[in-house]
Amino acid sequence: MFRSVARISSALKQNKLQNHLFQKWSECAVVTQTRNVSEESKSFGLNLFRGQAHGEQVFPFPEVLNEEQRDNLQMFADQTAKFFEEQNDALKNDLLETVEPETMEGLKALGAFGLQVPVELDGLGLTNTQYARLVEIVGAHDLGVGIVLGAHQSIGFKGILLFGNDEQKQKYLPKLAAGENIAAFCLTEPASGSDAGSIKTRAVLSDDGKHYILNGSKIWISNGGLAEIFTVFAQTPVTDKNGDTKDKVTAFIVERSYGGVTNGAPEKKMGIKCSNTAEVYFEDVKIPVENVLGGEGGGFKVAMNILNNGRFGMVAALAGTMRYCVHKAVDHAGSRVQFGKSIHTFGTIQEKIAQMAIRHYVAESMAYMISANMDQGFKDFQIEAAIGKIYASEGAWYCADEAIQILGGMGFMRDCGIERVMRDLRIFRIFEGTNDILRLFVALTGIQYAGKHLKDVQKALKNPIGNIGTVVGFAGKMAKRKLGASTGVDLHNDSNVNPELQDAAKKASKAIEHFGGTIDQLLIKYGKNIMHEQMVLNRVAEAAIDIYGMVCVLSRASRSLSTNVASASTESAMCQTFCEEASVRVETNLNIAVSDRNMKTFRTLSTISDEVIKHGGCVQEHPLGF
Ligand code: MYA
Repeated sequence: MFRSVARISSALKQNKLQNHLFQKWSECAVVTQTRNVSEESKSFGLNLFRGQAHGEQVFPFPEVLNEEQRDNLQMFADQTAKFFEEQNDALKNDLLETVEPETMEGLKALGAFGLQVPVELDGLGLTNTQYARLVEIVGAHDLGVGIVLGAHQSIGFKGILLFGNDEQKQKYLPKLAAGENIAAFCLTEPASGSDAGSIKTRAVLSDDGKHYILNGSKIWISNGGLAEIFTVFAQTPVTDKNGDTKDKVTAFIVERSYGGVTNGAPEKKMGIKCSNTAEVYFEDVKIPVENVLGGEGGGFKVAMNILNNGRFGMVAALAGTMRYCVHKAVDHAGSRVQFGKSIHTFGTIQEKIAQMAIRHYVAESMAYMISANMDQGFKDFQIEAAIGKIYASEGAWYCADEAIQILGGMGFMRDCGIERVMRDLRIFRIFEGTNDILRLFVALTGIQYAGKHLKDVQKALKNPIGNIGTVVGFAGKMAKRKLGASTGVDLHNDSNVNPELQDAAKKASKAIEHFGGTIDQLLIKYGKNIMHEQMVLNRVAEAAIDIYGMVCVLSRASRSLSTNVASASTESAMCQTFCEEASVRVETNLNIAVSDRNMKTFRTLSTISDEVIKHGGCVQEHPLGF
């Protein structure tokens, strides 16, 4: 073992290998410098890309509510559940394609429009964890209403909460919290969806320097037809210190009352029908200069941070939806008799119910891990929030689909309720960052972080004697990876992991090491070109999602075992099963990511796609020849 370490260490000092690595790592460092992460982060998700298991964020499972917060939350949660059970009618909202005025008034009375607005500005002042619990209840009952509330506060006025100055907060937040004014987030445009930086809406400073004049249009704006206050992103000419002027995105608070703000008719949608979605047009809108949010030219970061900050709400809401789907499936499976037996006794149904319950357990654990991390003040949670959004939106889709399958024909009927849930759910894999874009975001942000680390090694290699610790440490890691030995990730020895979960933790440790080794390999193999290998990046993201899921449930199930809660043994079983299955998926995905054979398949897939595109559809003749 030590000889291998020495061999690799000396190989690293040889010019050829060194130059190759220098070049590759420099390329990676350059390409990834544009993504915004701390130099040394405490994020579990980011450090995973360095093959490290940073436990600070994830172990033990965080408990962030004090007694008073817990009691208040219990009260709000009971009131919210009662409201949704007794006063809100999700099927009626869906049919009418609107939330009726009395329901809106009831939500306002609950304080549901200002959940996180500070108490002194007339909101409920909830923490992220408290907010998560309430939106989970909303998500279990009516995703359409959830979007009305979420588009308002999760993204509509979140910019004012995060980036607003005191005057802006005092001016806008009280009325927004009361639901007297509704807010909307205006980013997407006809030619600018995932590529948020390419928006065309423009604002230019008036001659007297007192206003910006805003022109442009936005599409698919949730609450677009209801809102009085808009967070609008527009290009503005910004002159840098060298005197060069370039368009950069700036965020503005825009009031409908300024004039020149109009909207289109409500869109006809597949789901979340009761929420209002509309085009919004801005024509020579005069925005006072005081209404810039987060500084001129700082709008892209404002947008990204609002989205990063809002995603955990979606994870929690969808965990609520999954819980609902599990209950619907269980209700039916427990009472339906076929072939002389209750259908829940059949293996086919058991497997479905168990898989639904496991996915829900994972998503719920992610939701409360992320919200707690945000409450604890961790700055980097963007990878985890993106992972949570992907996992929960796909997990909820799976649960709704399997619940309908278990219910059979009954599930297909409108009155059953899940048909609406399934339609409502479809958009969650698309908006707030499509899952496809978020997978690339997870992979590239993580790879950038790993690239920074390799840059330190690169620096050390320029003076290996003076930096012998860094060089030998890195060389040792590479050697161990080559030999298939552990590089020291030992979740299974962490005192926070319950002994009953040792095997599952070993699988997670192995997956983390495999992951770190794969990232190094990819960096060396592709350099900056890794950013163009989306099929590879998707496998990397998939593995990251599974590993984060494993760690979240290991942490949570360990807490449940150590506190001996009634569900501990089922939680332990769900955790172990998830870790078992996820570790197999991780291995498969990581092997695919580096395999030349699979690269050939990826290239063939690109060629097939090119052909299909060239033909404007399917290439082959119909089997009947006409
Ligand atoms: S709203 C519309 C949603 N739209 C999107 O999500 C757009 C998706 N696109 C993007 O996110 C970006 O364009 C991507 C980057 C990621 C593709 N955090 O060169 P870059 C920094 C922090 O990589 P691009 C909706 O759907 C980066 O470091 N910083 O950028 C309604 C760099 O900084 P610097 C970030 O390649 C939903 C700079 O930006 C991030 O152009 C309704 C440029 O980076 C980041 N994430 O694109 C939902 N990304 O220059 C309702 C980049 O300093 C809510 N950067 O190095 C429902 C709530 C649930 C229910 C609640 C019930 C109550």
